[in-house]
Amino acid sequence: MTTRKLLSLVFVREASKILLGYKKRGFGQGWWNGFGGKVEKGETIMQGALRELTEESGLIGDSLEEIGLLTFEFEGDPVLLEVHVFSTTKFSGKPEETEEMRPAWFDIQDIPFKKMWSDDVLWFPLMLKGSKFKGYFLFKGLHDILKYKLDEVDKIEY
Ligand code: 8OG
Repeated sequence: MTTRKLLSLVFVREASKILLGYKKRGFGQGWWNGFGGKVEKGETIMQGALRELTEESGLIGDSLEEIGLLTFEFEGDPVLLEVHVFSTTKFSGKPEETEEMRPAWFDIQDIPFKKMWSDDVLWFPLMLKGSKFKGYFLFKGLHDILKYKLDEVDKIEY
């Protein structure tokens, strides 16, 4: 039976820069990503997103906007990952290294796609131009995308 796991993923933006974190452990270790993780029982997806942002980057986010919904299936695994993607330009605090992530600002011309999940190069352009998007990716292992579907949408509905 297929089950779904809810996750958040938060991107902090400034004019032509984006804050990414180098994941030091766990799922996606060794890659750069936004900040996020599992939504816990009793919290909304938004609350989970804000909590993870603070836990992993030290920043307190404000006015997160939900910009994307990405579903990941891994061949042979009945658990679908449903990743809710958020973006904000409003935050307080200073990025700091945590047990899980080492944050750094990247120019949007200089995003390290070779050291990121392989689907990111497909949907980041939509995020960077300010579109909302919905995607589905079927992975074989952690690197290979067997098939995918990606659409720009007017609003995120589930
Ligand atoms: O709690 P944990 O660190 O395991 O959460 C995983 C994080 O990684 C969560 O923020 C969702 C995010 N994530 C995936 N798959 C992908 C992906 O293919 N691309 C990006 N950019 N993030 C992903 O789980």
